[in-house]
Amino acid sequence: MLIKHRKASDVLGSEITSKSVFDDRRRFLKTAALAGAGLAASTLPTLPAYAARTPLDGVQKSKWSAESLPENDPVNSYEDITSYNNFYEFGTGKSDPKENAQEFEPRPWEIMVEGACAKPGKISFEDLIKPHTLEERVYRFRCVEAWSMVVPWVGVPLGDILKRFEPTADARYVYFETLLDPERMPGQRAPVLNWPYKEGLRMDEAMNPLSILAVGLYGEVIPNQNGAPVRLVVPWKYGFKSIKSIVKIKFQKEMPPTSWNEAAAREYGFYSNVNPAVRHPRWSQASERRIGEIFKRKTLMFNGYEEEVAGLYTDMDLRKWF
Ligand SMILES: Nc1nc2c(c(=O)[nH]1)N[C@H]1C(S)=C(S)[C@@H](COP(=O)(O)O)O[C@H]1N2
Ligand SMILES: [Mo]
Repeated sequence: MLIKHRKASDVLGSEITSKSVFDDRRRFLKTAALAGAGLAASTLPTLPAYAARTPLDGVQKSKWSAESLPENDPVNSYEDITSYNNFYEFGTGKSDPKENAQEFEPRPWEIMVEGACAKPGKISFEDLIKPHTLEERVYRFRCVEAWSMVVPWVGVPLGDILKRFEPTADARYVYFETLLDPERMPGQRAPVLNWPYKEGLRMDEAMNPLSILAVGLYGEVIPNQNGAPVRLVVPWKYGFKSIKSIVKIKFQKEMPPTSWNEAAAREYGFYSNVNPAVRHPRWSQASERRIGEIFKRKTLMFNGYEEEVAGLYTDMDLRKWF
């Protein structure tokens, strides 16, 4: 049976998730079976339990819950999502973050919010999960390295959080920064990137309903290797835009610097929208390998979120603004 992709305009009544979508064993087992077929991500040695798996309360289903995805987009397993990571603060190998982030203590945690806004201030992790309804957002996630996953995030719309600080007319962009602490993030002891990790969005991209601050996955507190305690998720852009372990948000007039653009400007632009028609200088972006699958699949424009976000870029040459 084909589940139709729901349009953004079809509003689903919010229902409290009793446990979570992930009891959908049928989908899960299908992925697991394929994963057993000898793929790198799934043959990594299994490490001992690395974090308390704390459930998050009151997570609501949203119109982006698993049911909104077509059946050929099964949710990746917890194991895949938490053992195949990019988080250079904990090493550059895909299995490094799981191994090296176990000791990281992501609480207490605060995000400073500053710049072009009437009410600068801060957000604590507790603020973030209390006065807001946590939503389940099952998104396709596409790394610039041409692999992808489907991840059941738990988060809050970024725009709702940003509005509290009353951004002014000068707030044309939003800048994000990861914690800088080489003691706690051993990867920062090597000059792999210009630390701290930096990212940015245009204000309208940040306010788009798809953009979330994620605090969990699979209905539980987000594991360290996935960006604890709070990370951005912008599903129509390449994975590196989704900055992890955020400590600073700044509204500003100028386009912010970003770590990957600073590292290789020819390869990583500010926008970094998923676009099968625009190659990375060293490889094609036309297809991707879904972790847990054998055959490549075609990459979709804006990672399949064209209906929701194409309007943000109507007057732009996306070859120039890659
Ligand atoms: N601070 C920080 N954020 C980061 C990264 C990083 O190295 N450091 N890697 C990015 C990249 S390249 C990807 S693909 C995603 C990976 O997220 P995941 O490990 O949860 O799949 O995180 C992004 N956010
Ligand atoms: Mo990535």
